Amino acid sequence: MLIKVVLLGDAAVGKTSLRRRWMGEGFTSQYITTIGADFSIKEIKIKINKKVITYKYQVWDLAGQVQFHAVRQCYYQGALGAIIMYDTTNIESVQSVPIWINELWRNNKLGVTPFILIANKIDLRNEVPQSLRTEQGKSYAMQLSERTLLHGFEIPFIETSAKTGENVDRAFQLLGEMIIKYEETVKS
Ligand code: G3D
Ligand code: MG
Repeated sequence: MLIKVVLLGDAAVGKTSLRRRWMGEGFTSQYITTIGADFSIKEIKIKINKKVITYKYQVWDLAGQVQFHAVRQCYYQGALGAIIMYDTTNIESVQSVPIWINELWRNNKLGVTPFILIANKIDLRNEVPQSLRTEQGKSYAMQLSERTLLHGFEIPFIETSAKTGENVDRAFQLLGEMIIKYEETVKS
């Protein structure tokens, strides 16, 4: 089974860096010129009911310069899940999170789409004193979950550094598990 996921969040929060970090050195990606999007595929093993199943994970990422409104239909088409990401050192990027949720749910023809919330660049916390703290991110995710619980899922919150690699694998794993659970329980 192929799992398509999309990366969302304001410019420069670290989407491309996160994807590259997760894919590792020498990963291949395909650039689709007409959409201005890149995607890369990696296998992922997910344990469900004590059985380990291998899935193909297809991670979509927009190239920086595209006019998003022109391509969003293609970008979202068939996405089973998303990563919505902010930069812990940038308050404005947090304020955009609800906009990205609306954007995802409105434009994906599959409708409500599960996602995880990622706070990236945690390696910069010591340097940037006004960075959002872990508790703030957690409570924000809980607050947003009031809306998604109606649709059968809570929003997992995870803090990453695409620079050091901290929690990057965990984030993709978590999203994969969430999608499979959602597909098997809520949708069926
Ligand atoms: P985007 O794809 O969301 O637009 P990018 O973001 O992945 O292009 O990252 C934007 C900038 O943030 C890049 O810096 C990148 O190196 C940096 N960055 C991404 N993730 C992290 C992180 O976890 N920690 C730190 N310290 N920096 C990060 P440049 O300078 O290349 O523009
Ligand atoms: Mg990018």
